[in-house]
Amino acid sequence: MPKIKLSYFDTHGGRGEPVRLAFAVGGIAFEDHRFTFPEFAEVRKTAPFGQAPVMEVDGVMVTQCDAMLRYAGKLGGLYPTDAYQALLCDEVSYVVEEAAVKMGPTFRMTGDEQKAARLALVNGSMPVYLAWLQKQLLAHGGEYFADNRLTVADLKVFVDVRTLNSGRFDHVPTDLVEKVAPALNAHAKRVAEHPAVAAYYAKFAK
Ligand SMILES: N[C@@H](CCC(=O)N[C@@H](CS)C(=O)NCC(=O)O)C(=O)O
Repeated sequence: MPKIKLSYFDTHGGRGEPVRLAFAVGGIAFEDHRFTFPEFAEVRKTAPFGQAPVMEVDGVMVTQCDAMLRYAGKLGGLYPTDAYQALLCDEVSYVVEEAAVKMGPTFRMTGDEQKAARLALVNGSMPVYLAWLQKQLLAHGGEYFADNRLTVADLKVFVDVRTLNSGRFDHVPTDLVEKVAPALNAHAKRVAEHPAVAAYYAKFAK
């Protein structure tokens, strides 16, 4: 097994968390390098695009969270071997990522500018993405997004939905998911109750 080091913010959300979760759920040993926002200044000096997450595999640094997620899924048995199921899995991850890309610039805003930008997303693209994810989930049986089992797509959506519900994003109503796509909340509850997911988060409970 390669020596893996994943570096990302010390938070239960964001682009690095689904990757950490996939390694943990898949039983793949990795160095879990977490840093604070002030420490990010140092990390970004060596990150190829000045962004996180970054991952080192046997000392080689790689970027792009969804590539890392797929890699973690392949190592840990959480990524479909069937090409069509893998396509469904990837599609879901890219949709979550596309929504994150739209949210990204709002983190560099404050006050009224941030409020207006976030409300534009809440009333614009976010319900579209959420409704699509719900439709996709229901079209594949309602329990999992692909392969009739837990895959990295479920982990990606789970982290996103939990963050949206948490109130951590100012101006994003905590009942947005429940109003637009309640099946995603039921899905998130199911993922949270998966024994390996519950065991992972139990480590952080004080
Ligand atoms: N395409 C990259 C995007 C990475 C990214 O934007 N990361 C954010 C944190 S979640 C970041 O480092 N933002 C700081 C910046 O872009 O300056 C990926 O998929 O990993």
